[in-house]
Amino acid sequence: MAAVGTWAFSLAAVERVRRLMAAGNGATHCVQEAMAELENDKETGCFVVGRGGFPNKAGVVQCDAAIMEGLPGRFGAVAALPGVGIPLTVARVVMDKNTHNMLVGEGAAAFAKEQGFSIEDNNDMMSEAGLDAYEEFLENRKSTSKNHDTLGLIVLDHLGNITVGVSTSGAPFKDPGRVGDSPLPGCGLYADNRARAAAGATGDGDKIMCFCPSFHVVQLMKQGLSPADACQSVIQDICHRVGKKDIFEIGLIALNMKGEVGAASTVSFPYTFWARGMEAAEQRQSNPHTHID
Ligand code: SD4
Repeated sequence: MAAVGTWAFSLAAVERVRRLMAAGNGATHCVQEAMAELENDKETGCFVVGRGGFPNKAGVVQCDAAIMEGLPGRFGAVAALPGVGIPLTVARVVMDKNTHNMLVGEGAAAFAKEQGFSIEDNNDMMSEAGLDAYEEFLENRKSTSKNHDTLGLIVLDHLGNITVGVSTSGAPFKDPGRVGDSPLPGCGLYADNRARAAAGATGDGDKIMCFCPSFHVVQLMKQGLSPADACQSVIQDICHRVGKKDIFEIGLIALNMKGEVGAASTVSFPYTFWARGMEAAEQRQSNPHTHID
């Protein structure tokens, strides 16, 4: 049993997973519950995910979220979804109940409504801090925020099932309808029970989606690399391909069936971790990859 999450604000989610695990819950349920709590809290972190996330250029909070189980074919996603404070839960319902795997925009909202989610007014999705940041954006026409806005969570349960979830309000002040890497399989997330591995990504989604890094990490783990070596190798490969001056922000997390964790990044990247035997979840740090040839 183990869990790993992106950025420092995931500590509460990983800690919640620890408690849900102790009560006998499986990986997917843990991912959904723990993420919903953070997503739905306007004040968690600053402009993070779901409710209280960054709005787009038109002032509307539109969220991307996805979930993938390690079992073949078990994936669900929503993108550019307005009005729902817990988009990851909608993605889970897409996985469980819809014949399609990804729904976007108004179609995703219509499906969520049909499934009993209330579609809320945009004012209820915005936090005070998000509104201030948006007003500042309107004045300067550029984002000055340094906050991060993707929650990625990988959970391994007592039965050896591994599930990864990702949720984000996306790039701050993005174009309406923009979709990032987070809900795209292989880019923002990937899980494979047979490879005994799962991975998740965060950072500049417009760049990340060109490299399928989560899929790449899992393939390397399938070939025998540790989570840490697999993440490092993928970051190294990306840095090598794009060259020093075009390096972009990316952080990767990975977990294997032994409960071993790994992370690598091009920026200073805090992540959080818990595994059976540890009393509480703890924060760890990935330092930026610097060796670029
Ligand atoms: C996106 N990858 O939509 C997300 C944003 C992110 O920390 O991860 N920010 O591009």
